[in-house]
Amino acid sequence: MNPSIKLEKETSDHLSWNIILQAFRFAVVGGLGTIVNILVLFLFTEIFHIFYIISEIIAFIISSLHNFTLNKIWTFKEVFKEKLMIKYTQFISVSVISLFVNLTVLFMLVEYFGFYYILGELVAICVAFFFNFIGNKLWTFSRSKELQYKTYLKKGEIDKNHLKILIFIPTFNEKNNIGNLIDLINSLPFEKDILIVDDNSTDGTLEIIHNKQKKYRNIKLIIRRGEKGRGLAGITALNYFQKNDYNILMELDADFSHHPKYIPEFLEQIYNYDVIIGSRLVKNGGAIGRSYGRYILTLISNFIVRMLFQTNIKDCTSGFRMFRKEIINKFNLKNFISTHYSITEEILYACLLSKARIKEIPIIFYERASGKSKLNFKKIILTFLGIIRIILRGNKIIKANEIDSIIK
Ligand SMILES: Nc1nc2c(ncn2[C@@H]2O[C@H](COP(=O)(O)OP(=O)(O)OP(=O)(O)O)[C@@H](O)[C@H]2O)c(=O)[nH]1
Ligand SMILES: [Mg+2]
Repeated sequence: MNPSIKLEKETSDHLSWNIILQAFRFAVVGGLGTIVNILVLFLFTEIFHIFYIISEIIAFIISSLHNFTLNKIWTFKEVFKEKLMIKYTQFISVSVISLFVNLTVLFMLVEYFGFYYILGELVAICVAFFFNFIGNKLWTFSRSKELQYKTYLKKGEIDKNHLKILIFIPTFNEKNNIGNLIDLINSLPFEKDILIVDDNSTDGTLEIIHNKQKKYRNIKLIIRRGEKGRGLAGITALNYFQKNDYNILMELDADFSHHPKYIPEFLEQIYNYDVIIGSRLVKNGGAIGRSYGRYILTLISNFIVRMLFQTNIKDCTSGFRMFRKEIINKFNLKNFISTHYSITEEILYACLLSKARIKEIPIIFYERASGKSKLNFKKIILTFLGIIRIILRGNKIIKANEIDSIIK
C-alpha cells in the first residue's frame, strides 16, 4: 500500500475520533442541561411560587441557553459569522424537531411494535439524540470556510481579520510525496498558501507541482537553479515570508515525516507563543520506522545543540515548526550562513536570541514515505561545523535595532 494512503487514512481516523468526542461532549452537555432544567423548575415553583408551567418555560429557556453556550464553546468550539440569535434559533429548532422525532419513534414502537413504553422511550431517546447531534453539527455549528481557521486563533495579538498562513516545503526529488502532501494540506480546514522551494528537481517533482498549481490557486513555487542546499532553500523561504503579507509561517518536510494532521494543533498554540516546535522528544512524542542509527543521531545532535545553545528545548533539530511574523522579522537574513541542514539550528538560535516564547508540542515523526534521503555523512559533518560557526558569529543574525530592544 502507498504509505501516503495509509497516512491519509490516519487523518480520517483522527476526524472520526473527533466526531465521537463531540458526540460525547454533546451528551454531557445535554445531561447537564437536564439537571439545570430541573433545578430551575424546582426553584421557581417551590421558592418563588410561580405556576409550574410558567416555571418550566423559564427553565427550558435557561437550560437551552446553557446547552447552546456550552456546545458552542466546548463541544464544537465554534465562532460564528451570523448573529448569535440566529444560531440560537437554529439550535432551538433542531431541539424541537428532535422532540418531535422522539415522540414519533416512541409512538410507533409502542403502538405498532408493542414495546413497553420505557424501553420504547430509551430507543426513541437514542434516535432523537442522533438526530439532534447531527442536525446541530451540520447546521447550527457548521463552519463557514472563511471562519474555519480563525477558530484556532481567537486570542492573542494576532489580528484575526488579517490572518495569513504560509506553509513552506523544501523539495528536492520528492515526486512520490509532494502531490499527496499538497492534497492533504489543502484538505485542512483553514486558509493557507503553500510555498515550495525546489532546487531544480530532476525526477518529475516539478511537473507534479505544476499540475497541482492548475488545480489549486494557493501554490507558490520558487525554483532555485544555482547552488543547491536545504539551508539556502530555507533562507529563500524566510525572505519570501518577510517580504510578503503573511503573519504565520509553518515549515515541514515534503516526505510525510512531518504529518500535516498536526498543523491545527500548532495553530491552537501559536496565539500563546511565538514559535511552536513539533517535538519527538517530549512526552507522547516519538518516531515510527526510524533506524536505531538515525534515532541515536537525533539524540546525540540534540544533546550537543542543547548544550551549545544553553537551552532546555528538547527537540532542537526538528524542522517541523510554526513561527509568528514578529519573530521572523527580527532575523537579519543576510547574515545567515547555513547552506545545508544547519539552517534548522540557525533559525532556532535566532529565535532564542530574539527571546521568542517557544513551545514544544508532541508529534510522531514518520520515516519518509517514499524516495531517498538527501542527508549523507558529508552533510552531517557540515551541519556540526555549521552549528559551531553559528555560535561563534553570535547575534549577527538578528537585526541591529532588534538587538537593542531585546537587551532592554
Ligand atoms: N530545496 C531543497 N530541498 C531539500 C534539499 N535537500 C533536502 N531537501 C528537502 O528537505 C526536506 C528534508 O530532507 P530529507 O532528505 O528528508 O532529510 P531528512 O529528513 O533529514 O532525512 P530522511 O528523512 O532520512 O530522508 C525534504 O523535504 C527534502 O526534499 C535541497 O538541497 N534543496
Ligand atoms: Mg526526511
